[in-house]
Amino acid sequence: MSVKEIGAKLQAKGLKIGLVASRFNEFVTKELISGAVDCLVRHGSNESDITVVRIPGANESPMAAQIMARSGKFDAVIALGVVIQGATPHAGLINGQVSKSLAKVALDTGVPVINGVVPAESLEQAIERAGTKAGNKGWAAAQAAIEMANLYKELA
Ligand code: INI
Repeated sequence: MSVKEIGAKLQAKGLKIGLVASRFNEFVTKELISGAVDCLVRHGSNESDITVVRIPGANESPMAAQIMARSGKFDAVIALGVVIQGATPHAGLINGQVSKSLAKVALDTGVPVINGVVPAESLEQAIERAGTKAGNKGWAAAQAAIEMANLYKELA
């Protein structure tokens, strides 16, 4: 085949990465932050190229992500948080607005914004996605950020 395929490297050296991490459900979110930093460093990042911005809850992540993406200081921004379903529909509303708004920030700014917010039905399900049975969503989000940051450079 002679098709031209463009694919990006999984090399994080020199990439400036911003993490927007919620304080809500800190017990789980801190594991997502560790997973994301571990992934970035294993792929060649220097810790000095990683900035973690703390916010109250996932609802605020698009706001912080927008300022970071607009600043020109980051090759990718990753939103990390955990939204656990409670007795009210609050969690569903947060998840819906967060994923749409993060995608909008990415499209409006031209900077990849990766959604690493875990939507969970229970604390147990959240823990499963934060470094136990179902992997670590922070790690996976960081891997996507590396690939997208490099892809944007390839396509520029
Ligand atoms: N924020 C979260 O990050 N996770 C949650 O599970 C959550 N719940 O369930 O309420 C949550 N709420 C706070 C919200 O993100 C905002 O910080 C708050 O509403 C102020 O705007």
